[in-house]
Amino acid sequence: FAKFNWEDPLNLESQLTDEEIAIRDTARQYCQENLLPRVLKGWRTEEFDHDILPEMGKLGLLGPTIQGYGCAGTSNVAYGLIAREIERVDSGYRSTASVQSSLVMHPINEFGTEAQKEKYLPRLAKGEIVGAFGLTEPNHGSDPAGMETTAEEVDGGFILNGSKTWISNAPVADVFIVWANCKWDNKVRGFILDKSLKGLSAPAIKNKVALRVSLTGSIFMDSVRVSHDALLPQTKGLGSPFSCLNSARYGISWGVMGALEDCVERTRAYALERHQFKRPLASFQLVQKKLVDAQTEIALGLQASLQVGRLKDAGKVAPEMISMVKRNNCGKALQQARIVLDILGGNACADEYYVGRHVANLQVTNTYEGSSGCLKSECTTDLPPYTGTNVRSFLIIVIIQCSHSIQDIHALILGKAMTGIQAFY
Ligand code: TGC
Ligand code: FAD
Repeated sequence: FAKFNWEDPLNLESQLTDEEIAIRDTARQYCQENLLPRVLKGWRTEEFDHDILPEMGKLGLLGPTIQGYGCAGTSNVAYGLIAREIERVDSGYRSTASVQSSLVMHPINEFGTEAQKEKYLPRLAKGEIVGAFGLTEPNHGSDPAGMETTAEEVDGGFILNGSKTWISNAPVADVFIVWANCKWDNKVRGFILDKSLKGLSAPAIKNKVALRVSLTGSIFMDSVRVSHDALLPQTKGLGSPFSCLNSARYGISWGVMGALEDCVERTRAYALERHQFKRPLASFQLVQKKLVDAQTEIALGLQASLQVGRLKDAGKVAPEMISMVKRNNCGKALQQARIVLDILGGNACADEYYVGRHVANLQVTNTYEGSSGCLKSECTTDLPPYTGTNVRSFLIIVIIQCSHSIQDIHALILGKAMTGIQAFY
């Protein structure tokens, strides 16, 4: 028999190329040595660290799958491995990076003119400028088809009106990919807007109870006038923003497994060190079961993401496959992180034990990019009373939400694929 390695139970390592391992190791070293020491301060102050994207850019971690324009041209599996390493530290840092790569660089590369690519991609790849992606609106989140933002063609260009909300990176973005309903043919198209445009503002949404190291904001467009070269000419219809979501959702499926790996590593170490009843916590069967359940979900979730990544690289991926791994891995990560959090006892409350922060973040990863409820009713155990608006209380909301949630956009996408009946409306 081969020797069992609990840290890599199904030998993922043997399925990666040498290049993917090298990229993963570079990302891991950077994240552990440079991001981890900053995460607590970022979480407590909710301040954006402007050095991080340029640092990632220097290592080729931004828009890595794009060929040319200063990008690394890696496999989709390598992209997933990068997301996993960043989110091992914090989902917010992964959000910042995946919006830049999948939701800003990807649409410019996929739908832009050569001039737009030359103008924006090299600077985005270096992290010199920050990007944001505006699809969600105050009245249209799960249902972007109803968007109210409009673009009207006028002499010399377009005028955009409308608002977007809950937009990652918006308050610090230099460039916005904004989706609008075009008045002349009622089709959704993408526009590249620079932050200096008159009538455009992007205030922050402050005091979040999760994803605090990633800035989030609104985008307000009050008769924003742009020339024709702001239009992403190959965009036509909702399929265009959804194709960007495919890339981001795929990355999130890897990322959340990294966050759960960190939860397991930390709670395992704690359980070995902490003694009760004259024995280490790790010697109790119930504690071992929690760790084993979580590690099993990580091993299975990573295999699923790897398979989807390989199919993506081979041009054989279907969006429903991405919905499946996004839904499964986000749901399992939240559920299992919540369970291993219990191992910390009272210390679960303290942000310097890190796991509570991951649990709060993982609630959001289940919400954005197609919302999804937690997968099992077991999450309802040991409900403490709601006590206020601190992070512990937020975790309680998460737990309650886990038990009652029937909402699940990705379940409906897969349900439609299985039955042929769409159940959204
Ligand atoms: P539906 O009629 O199903 O589709 C409209 C058109 O789009 C095409 N399409 C896709 N194309 C490519 N990839 C996909 N995944 C696609 N899904 C659909 C479809 O074929 C159709 O094309 P055509 O040519 O026939 O017109 O659309 P619907 O209005 O019924 O909506 C369906 C639903 C609910 C699945 C969809 O609207 C949805 O996914 N809603 C969730 C919204 C969402 O995920 N928003 C995310 C916002 S961005 C974000 O959260 C970033 S957070 C990032 C971070 O910080 O990390
Ligand atoms: P709603 O659509 O109002 O849904 C509320 C609940 O109802 C959910 O549980 C949902 O599952 C359920 N529901 C809705 N429709 C159905 C149905 N047909 N059947 C069953 N249940 C249903 N958006 C961007 O465009 N760009 C970004 O960069 C971005 N970043 C974000 C960052 C953060 C921190 C957060 C919190 C959100 C971000 N979002 C972003 C927005 C995110 O994509 C939306 O919050 C998400 O799509 C859900 O939309 P909503 O909040 O309007 O919820």
